[in-house]
Amino acid sequence: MDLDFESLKEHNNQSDGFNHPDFYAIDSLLSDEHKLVRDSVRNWVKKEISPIIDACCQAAVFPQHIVPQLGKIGCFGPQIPTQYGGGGLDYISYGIAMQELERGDSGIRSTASVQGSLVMHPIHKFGSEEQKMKYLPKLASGEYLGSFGLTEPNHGSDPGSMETSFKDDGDFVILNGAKMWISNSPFCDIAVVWAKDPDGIVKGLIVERGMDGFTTPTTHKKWSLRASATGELVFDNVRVPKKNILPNVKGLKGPLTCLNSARYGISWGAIGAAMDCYHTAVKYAKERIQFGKPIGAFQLQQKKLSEMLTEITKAQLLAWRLGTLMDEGKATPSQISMAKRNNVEIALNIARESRQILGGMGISGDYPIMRHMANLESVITYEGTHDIHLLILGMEITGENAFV
Ligand code: TGC
Ligand code: FAD
Repeated sequence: MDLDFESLKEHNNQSDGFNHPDFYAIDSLLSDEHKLVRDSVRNWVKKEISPIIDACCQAAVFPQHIVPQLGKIGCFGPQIPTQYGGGGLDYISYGIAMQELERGDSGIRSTASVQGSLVMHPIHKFGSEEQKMKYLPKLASGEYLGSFGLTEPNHGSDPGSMETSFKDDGDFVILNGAKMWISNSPFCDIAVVWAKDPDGIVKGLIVERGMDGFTTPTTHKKWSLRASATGELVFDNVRVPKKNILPNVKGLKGPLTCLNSARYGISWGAIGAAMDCYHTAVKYAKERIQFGKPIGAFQLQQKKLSEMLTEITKAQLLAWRLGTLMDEGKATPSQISMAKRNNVEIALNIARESRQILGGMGISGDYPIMRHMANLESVITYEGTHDIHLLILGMEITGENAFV
């Protein structure tokens, strides 16, 4: 289904009056560069996303035209060095950019998370110089869109048991298998695919659209992340040149290292969705009159709003501190798990509470809440489920592996 984005922008140009709560003055901890990143991404979301996103979600349409725009505003790999086309920014800037994108919609942030953390990051961290120069500038600009293939139909939380594998064939390898629930896949130009080599060791391969036997069917009937394109990666005897294998990593730590960066970005992104719901609920609670007074004047609604602001403030502090640890190179996977798990959970709870404050209007696409709520059901599942992050923390505390 095609949408007329220009007329949607013209028709829905009512001002998106979002402003962020900053109860503990975290802004005073941010640099001018951080604030510049925030303002430029926020303004882009207000102009390019807010007017079209409900229609995209109602119709389950990925607004592909935003891909080069996301490149242009520096949301693809902001943390990747400039010599490869990235922004050369710090992790706090990356987090802020993800927060502002997800304030617009989790699906839009997802597109950027995958591109930056799951495709550009492994090529930058584990790739050859030739691979970096060939792919990173095109990914940074949005000329190329990438996807990350780890999850399979039979292996989601347990990617170590993956079945996708490749055999040796001279200067090539022959790849067979399938990945499922892959963001960007239907539109991707390249895929960073994790597969087992003949010795059963996990390696990363860059598979390019157009390689014989490589197909990317779209996943339909989603009720969540409807503005993000999700699909499969299917490999039927795909001949991949050996020079497309990421030379500097082997084992599951390869893909899991990439997830640290994406999970970190989500710990900021979820706050964006939470803030959008909170901002909407506060405005509505002040304006909606029942029994002769604003519903915000009733204790029960003030309880909801106070608790929302408290949880947003706690989440902001967690994300900011994690960002400083990321920038010092000291953040641990379990610290990242804590922030991703906590911040997505509070965002989902805030979305559900805000939806109730709006009553029947909370169900309507005229407000963003139901869309955020549905999206966050994906966010709490992907990049490691709520349970898996609890178990990662549990293993850190007890030293005992409770996954198996
Ligand atoms: P385990 O034996 O614990 O570990 C195997 C090796 O990996 C190392 N490792 C990590 N390294 C870096 N970062 C991490 N977070 C790591 N976690 C583990 C570990 O040290 C070990 O290294 P070595 O040198 O000893 O070999 O592996 P396991 O099989 O027991 O699994 C551990 C578990 C369950 C935590 C892991 O499998 C896991 O995280 N499962 C969840 C899978 C997941 O998160 N999938 C996400 C797919 S991508 C996605 O959803 C994108 S959504 C799109 C968007 O973001 O918008
Ligand atoms: P399962 O692993 O089958 O889990 C089912 C339930 O069992 C969960 O509640 C889980 O917590 C629980 N469970 C599993 N193992 C344990 C255990 N040991 N102990 C206790 N409970 C357990 N993947 C990619 O590789 N690339 C992508 O781009 C990508 N994008 C996605 C986009 C969307 C919209 C969605 C929904 C998913 C995406 N995923 C992607 C896949 C995502 O990472 C997986 O869905 C997630 O890892 C969970 O795997 P699963 O869905 O197979 O659930």
